[in-house]
Amino acid sequence: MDIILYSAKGSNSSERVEWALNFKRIAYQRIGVTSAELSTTYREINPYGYVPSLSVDGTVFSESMAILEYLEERFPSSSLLGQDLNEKTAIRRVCEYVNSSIHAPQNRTVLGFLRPELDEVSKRELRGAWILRCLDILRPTICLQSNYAIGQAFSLADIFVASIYKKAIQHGAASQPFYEQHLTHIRQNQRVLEAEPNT
Ligand SMILES: N[C@@H](CCC(=O)N[C@@H](CS)C(=O)NCC(=O)O)C(=O)O
Repeated sequence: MDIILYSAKGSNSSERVEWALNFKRIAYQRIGVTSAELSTTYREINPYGYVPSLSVDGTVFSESMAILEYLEERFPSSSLLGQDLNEKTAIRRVCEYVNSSIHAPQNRTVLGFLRPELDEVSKRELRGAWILRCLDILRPTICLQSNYAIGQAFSLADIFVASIYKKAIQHGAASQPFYEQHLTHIRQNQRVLEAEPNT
């Protein structure tokens, strides 16, 4: 099987897919897409102009959540989507909140369109503040049964939460004890730690 992950440096959505591929021990080739390529040649691979995209034997998939659902169905071992329907739905709820409500509004293109007057420093501050504001709302709804975000095991919910938290820190936001503890806990799982991409 020929699997190619199209990714970009610092891409939060790509990190999710890379973490899942590594955790499931799926072999793949990673191709870095530059900023210039995102708006030009890469559009032939993903007309939306976003990373990640995943090519499997020549068929290209895009949108991180759709890719992750595909990986889960195609490679069900080392499941990242929970034990039963209630747990799966809770995991999807967290992923959807992170993907749509937290990540999307602070996306570089979206922010550039909506707030073109802001300089890069102000944009970074705004992105970090937005993520932390939403993570505050998310906090009482996760890690209720264990130190994993949902249920008793590592899942896509942990990947989405940890990745977006790290993004806030990269933007210069202040560290948050609850999310630091979550990161520390999931990294105590050796397989999770080994699978975590270097971003
Ligand atoms: N909903 C998309 C979002 C993808 C996305 O926002 N990707 C960012 C990197 S994390 C990107 O490609 N940004 C390029 C740009 O804004 O020009 C997904 O989940 O895959």
